[in-house]
Amino acid sequence: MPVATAVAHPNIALCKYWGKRDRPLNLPSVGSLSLTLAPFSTTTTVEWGAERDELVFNGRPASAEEARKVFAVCDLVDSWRPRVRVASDNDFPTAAGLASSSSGFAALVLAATAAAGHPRTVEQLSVMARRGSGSASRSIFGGWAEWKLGERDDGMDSYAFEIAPVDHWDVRMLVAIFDAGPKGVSSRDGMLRTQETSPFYPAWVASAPRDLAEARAAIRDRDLLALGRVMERSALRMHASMMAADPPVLYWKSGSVWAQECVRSLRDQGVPCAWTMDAGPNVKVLVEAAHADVVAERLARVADQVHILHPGGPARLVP
Ligand code: 2P0
Repeated sequence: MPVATAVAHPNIALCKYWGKRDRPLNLPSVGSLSLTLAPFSTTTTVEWGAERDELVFNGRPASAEEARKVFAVCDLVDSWRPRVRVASDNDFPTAAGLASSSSGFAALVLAATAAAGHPRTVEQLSVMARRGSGSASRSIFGGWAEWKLGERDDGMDSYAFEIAPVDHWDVRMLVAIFDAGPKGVSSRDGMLRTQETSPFYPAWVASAPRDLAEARAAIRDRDLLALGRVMERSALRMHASMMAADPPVLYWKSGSVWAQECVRSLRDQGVPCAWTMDAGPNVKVLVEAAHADVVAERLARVADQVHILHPGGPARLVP
């Protein structure tokens, strides 16, 4: 029976994706830009040919909703596919705003296409991963990646590409954890509610192209303060749009604000660093490697746990 295993790293967006212009195809309303991060990873094994479709997620049978999304992506690999068995394990907390779906669907499409004997280009893999979860389009790539908005109705031009390789800039992303449990509102539901009810949503969409242009330039120039201004602006505008939804989508906790204050105070003391937040209360802080320990030590005073991540490579097959 053909079997393949793939490993992928999650990514954290520096310019955020929030909102869809096409729900079935999972096409975004804005372009986004991210950093792929190791050592956190998802390892996924696909057996192409099994008695029944089966998804084992972190050693346990998956929920019906998780299984529906995973097998829908397997259908994209081959609409006449056999039954498949998928086993996927994360070595980090799932569904806590740490982008586990990004590494999950990137590893899935790579393992499934290999097990099926249907290898694809990285652009095709990114399109397929996007159908599973938007942010997964970016985890096909290592280092710094941008997910293109695209123009086509069929979405075939909305995929990610590498804008700078993994060794372009020796940075660290510190993840300050305040709550490792699953979130109350899924990203998918939160996005939908924001785009349907938030009066700030059109302004969020309109602000994204400038953020992307400035972030690309800051990454090219390895300018952390310039990138930090864009990162924090993008995160704040995304969260402002969701806080203005009805009912509001509010992921922040008191610790989220403490961590932001900690970053601002370090910056005032001359340590270049900048924060971002996703669909959860945890705060991620970008810093050059030389300053990582001092920032981690300060964050550890306010957070339950602090993880130090570094730029990670692309999704890859493993023996
Ligand atoms: C991002 N997030 O750019 C943004 C920022 C969370 C906040 O992509 O509906 O799991 O599966 O496409 O990719 C999380 O949402 O959503 C996300 P779907 P996804 O990383």
